[in-house]
Amino acid sequence: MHHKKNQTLGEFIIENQDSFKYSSGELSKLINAIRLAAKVVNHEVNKAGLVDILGKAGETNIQGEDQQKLDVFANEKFINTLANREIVCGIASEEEDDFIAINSNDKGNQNKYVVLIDPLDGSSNVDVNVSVGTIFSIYRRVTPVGTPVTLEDFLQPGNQQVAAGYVVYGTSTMLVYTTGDGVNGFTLNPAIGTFYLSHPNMQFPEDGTIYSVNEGKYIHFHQGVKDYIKYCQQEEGDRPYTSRYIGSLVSDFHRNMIKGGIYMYPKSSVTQEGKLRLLYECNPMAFLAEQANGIATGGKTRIMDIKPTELHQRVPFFCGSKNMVNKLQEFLEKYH
Ligand code: AHM
Ligand code: MG
Repeated sequence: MHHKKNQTLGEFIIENQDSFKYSSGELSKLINAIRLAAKVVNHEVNKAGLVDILGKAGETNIQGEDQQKLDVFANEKFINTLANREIVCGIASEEEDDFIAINSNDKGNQNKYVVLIDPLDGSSNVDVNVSVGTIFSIYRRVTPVGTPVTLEDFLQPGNQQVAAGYVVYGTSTMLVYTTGDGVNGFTLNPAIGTFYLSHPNMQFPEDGTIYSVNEGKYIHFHQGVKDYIKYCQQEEGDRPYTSRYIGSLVSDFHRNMIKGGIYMYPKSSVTQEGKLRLLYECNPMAFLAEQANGIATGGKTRIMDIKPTELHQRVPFFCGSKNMVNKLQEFLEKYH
């Protein structure tokens, strides 16, 4: 892979397209659609603090325009941008109950890809000026090209992903993605609207000292998770570890990938479910994690080997630096 720092995302796509095992033009179209929507959503997210001046969601602003909630806005922008690129035959979004078929009545439709997206993850953080993100996951359809897209095209295990990534709307806005050949991060220069390669070949450090979990729910966790959290807090060697939890998966993941850490969203003894969605959140993050020398597991099974049964399926999610996730797994296994 060629890495030149300060290369633009556009240049990077062209120079590295041979490493994509399918058509290079297809990959460019997909990533271009995502980077374009990311810029539009970034612009809107950055204005979120002006809500009292520009008008709240559900209200009409002084220019007479209806204001939308940011997650609805992001959902529409990503869907419209992807749908217009003659590359995607279907889109599933965390914001929509059902998947959306694109031009399915057009017999000449040669579009081969399905995209699954969480358009604005962690959106409860917008009101308090904390980072949010977009997460995306891309597959080749499994049903024949030219026929209507089906649920089967979306319910593929994560190990079939051809690309995945996220946008983090943070102190800087970044686009981080993989096509199965490592993970690269691009930072937006908002003045000119260009993404630059700022973080080539991102890797989770093998070890880390950060654990990220909503500890308020401790009482509902599996005993193995509880024991691991206690282990993180013990005074021994490089422990106690540091606890860091933003409540925005993208930001928590991004920090842990750079600094070394583990993210945990276990199932709850009350609901018997995790919170995070396998298709929109866990699979894309798992693909990135593994491409960056990390691990993502549901506890017993590798996240990307889970065969999905429904679009909005939730799974427990443990992800991060190898040695940390392996240690957690030792604790989980004690109670199997
Ligand atoms: P959302 O898709 O409704 O925004 O929820 C997903 C978010 C993740 O970004 C974050 O890691 C998690 O929910 C936080 O949940 P909790 O508040 O239960 O800790
Ligand atoms: Mg979400």
